[in-house]
Amino acid sequence: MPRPILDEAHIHPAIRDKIANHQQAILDEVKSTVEANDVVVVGMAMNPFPAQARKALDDAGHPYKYLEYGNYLHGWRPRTALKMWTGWPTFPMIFIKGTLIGGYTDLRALIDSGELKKMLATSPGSRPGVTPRRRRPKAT
Ligand SMILES: N[C@@H](CCC(=O)N[C@@H](CS)C(=O)NCC(=O)O)C(=O)O
Repeated sequence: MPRPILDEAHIHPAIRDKIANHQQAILDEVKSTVEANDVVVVGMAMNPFPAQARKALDDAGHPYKYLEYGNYLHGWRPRTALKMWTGWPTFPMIFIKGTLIGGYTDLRALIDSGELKKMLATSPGSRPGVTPRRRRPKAT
């Protein structure tokens, strides 16, 4: 799934580091939380959709980790870095076993279809969409 991002060749060398290091702290926090938790909801205050996602998970009995960054009045810079990283344009951003599944509407669909249960029932450490690396056979 290629998505359009500006090629490095078209970015002036003087600003490449600035782009590469932009808002690393929030990206690191989200990445490590997603790594450590099967269900992660990344949201913001005041926005009704993260609250709906959390309620849907509570009602379905799925524990989750919630990260909240700012609200409509502040915190837009770090949130923009998350949008640029995932490509997902709104909050919440919901991760199931390391995979971004979208927002509340998408979560609702997975719960209603029974797919969320299946995703969570896969063996610990297995991540949908990620092909495990095979060990090379030993040379004889
Ligand atoms: N269909 C999405 C809708 C989410 C949505 O529209 N979120 C808006 C809230 S009004 C948002 O994130 N706005 C703040 C922003 O874009 O930074 C979902 O179900 O999660």
